[in-house]
Amino acid sequence: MIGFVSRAFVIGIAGGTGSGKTTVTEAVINAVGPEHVALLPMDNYYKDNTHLPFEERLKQSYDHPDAFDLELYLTHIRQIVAGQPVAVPVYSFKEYTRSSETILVKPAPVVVLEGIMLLVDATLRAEMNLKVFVDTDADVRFIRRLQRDIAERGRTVESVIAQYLEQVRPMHLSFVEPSKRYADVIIPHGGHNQEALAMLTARVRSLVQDGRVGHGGRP
Ligand code: UZR
Ligand code: MG
Repeated sequence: MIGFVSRAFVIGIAGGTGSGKTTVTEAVINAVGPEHVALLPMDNYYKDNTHLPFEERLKQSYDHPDAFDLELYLTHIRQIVAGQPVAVPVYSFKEYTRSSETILVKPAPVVVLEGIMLLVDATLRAEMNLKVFVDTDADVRFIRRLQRDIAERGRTVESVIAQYLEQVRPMHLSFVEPSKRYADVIIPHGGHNQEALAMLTARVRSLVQDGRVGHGGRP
């Protein structure tokens, strides 16, 4: 093991809006301990639309792969895997744009990526050691989305319904659903599937406890 430093283990957690991606992510973080996880949510990497007036920002499509700053996301993933801290952008769903602050995320043996479009791009997929897709029925996802966007993202019932029918649903069918084929593991029924969560968290915990992953950069 002279000079050998083990590489971080990169997990991608994808799935439609309201599928329970964040719940699965939190289960992984709790299982191994937050100090062992670096979290880079893809939601933080929506493009910066600060140069556009608010009315224009509302009209943009946010359910297309082009809505993301993929270049910055890839740079940050590679940086954190190489053992360097990254300044993760903060996105405001109320303002529909990036805010001026950033969050400093330190390298860790487990890197978790989370997002609806995570498995769509081949370059992004190539960065992951384990690809998970959280698969939840559309009616359940819509109900969750409605509740969350009203409670946390400053939306009205009418605006959530209109956005869902006009953008979220068609783009889910075009991009998110077909990307499921690239997953190593599919978790049905979302974040409340205790058996699937137990299997996933046991796997990640054993990698960390056995010292098979590290954060000193690529070997
Ligand atoms: P999750 N989204 C917005 O509604 N506004 C933005 O400024 C940026 C993103 C939505 C995006 C997608 N929607 O469905 C959802 N559209 O955020 C993804 N249209 O977030 O996976 O947390 O549901
Ligand atoms: Mg979420």
